[in-house]
Amino acid sequence: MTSAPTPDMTPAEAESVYFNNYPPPKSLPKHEALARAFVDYHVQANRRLVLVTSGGTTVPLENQTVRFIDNFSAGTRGAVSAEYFLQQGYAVIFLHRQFSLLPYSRHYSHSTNCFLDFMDEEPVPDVEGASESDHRPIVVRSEYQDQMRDVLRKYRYAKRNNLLLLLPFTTISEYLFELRSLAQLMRPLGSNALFYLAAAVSDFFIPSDRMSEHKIQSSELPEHLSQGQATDGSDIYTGGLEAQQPSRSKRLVIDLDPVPKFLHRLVDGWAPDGSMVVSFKLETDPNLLVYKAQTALRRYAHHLVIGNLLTTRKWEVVFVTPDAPHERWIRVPKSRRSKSISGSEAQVGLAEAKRAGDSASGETSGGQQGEKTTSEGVEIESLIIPELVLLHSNMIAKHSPQ
Ligand code: 9Z3
Repeated sequence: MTSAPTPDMTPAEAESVYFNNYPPPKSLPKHEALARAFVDYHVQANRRLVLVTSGGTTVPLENQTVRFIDNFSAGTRGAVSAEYFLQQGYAVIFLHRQFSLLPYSRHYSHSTNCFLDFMDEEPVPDVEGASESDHRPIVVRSEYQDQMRDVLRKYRYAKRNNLLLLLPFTTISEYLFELRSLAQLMRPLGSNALFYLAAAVSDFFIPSDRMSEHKIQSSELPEHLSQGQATDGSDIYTGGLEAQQPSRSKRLVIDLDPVPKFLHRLVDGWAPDGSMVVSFKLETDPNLLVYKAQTALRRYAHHLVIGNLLTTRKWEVVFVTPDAPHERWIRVPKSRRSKSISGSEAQVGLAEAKRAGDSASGETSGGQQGEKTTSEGVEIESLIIPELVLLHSNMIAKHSPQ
């Protein structure tokens, strides 16, 4: 039996082929139980609930995985967005790549914001007789007190009120299993459910029947040890010794299949009737961004595609919708942009200009109410989320009985 969906299959057939060929993640039953209780709690409260997906998915090269393919996503978009959804009164299921950025703790985690840099030992009191002790309390440095208090209060509020459920995944297959289950469990929410798919999902994977069980070997093994070490046939991993190569090392050739597009199934099967589905489209070529976002919207018939370019994603995004105005840019005003090492400000406006055939309308949007100023500038999610909440409100109004 084939383990990879083929292009001629219907989305439903592709779904059963894919999910029948992978074991569900070990943590799925536990996550389902947590999610069921969480959804139930917020259905009772008639609260809106958003599923935020965040971070990159891995593509393992071996069943007993030593090596895998990954992508750049740190989970910033997802973690920051989750905070603004909570601020807007939503409950949040945060389906994230394990060890990527998390709402609230992202302010003090990873190497760029190491929590140790925010702390100090309490100074020795400036009084006579005071001596250096080995047990001085640890305190937050005075310059960070206000910001940390603010973050801590919001974090505590979310925890105390059971507003944030954190569920981790690592591989593409774990992500897909979790997404399917969560969407189905969210059905009782009806139009109060929102899907915000910011995770950077792999487009390619190795189907299970071509996956090596053990670590792929980089050199030839003697005959009696090579059984079962590599996949059958040389489809993915070819490594024939080439005559001119003096070393005994192999070349690794990886042959990946496309990951079936499950957005169809999410919109048309898994997600609750009346719910809102928002996907992201990431491109690097400004010429392609709007076209690709429009194509995705047409293909999956959902409600909103948020397009972003790798180099400008912290300063501008485009909302592509089925209804007018069809294409709307949201930008952080120039004077309030954080300076990102990885970004390229010169590219802001390019994707819009390429479509319009002239210069972009530029720095018009952004900077309205709801935004938040930090020493690093305005976070674009503070502009995205309120806009999205308005669109969601409109959808809910359309679905509620007159
Ligand atoms: C995005 O486009 C996100 O905004 C980013 C955020 C991944 C760029 P960071 O985590 O980056 O803040 O560093 N996510 C969606 C990318 C994606 O895989 N989309 C799929 C596609 O383009 C459709 S769901 O085909």
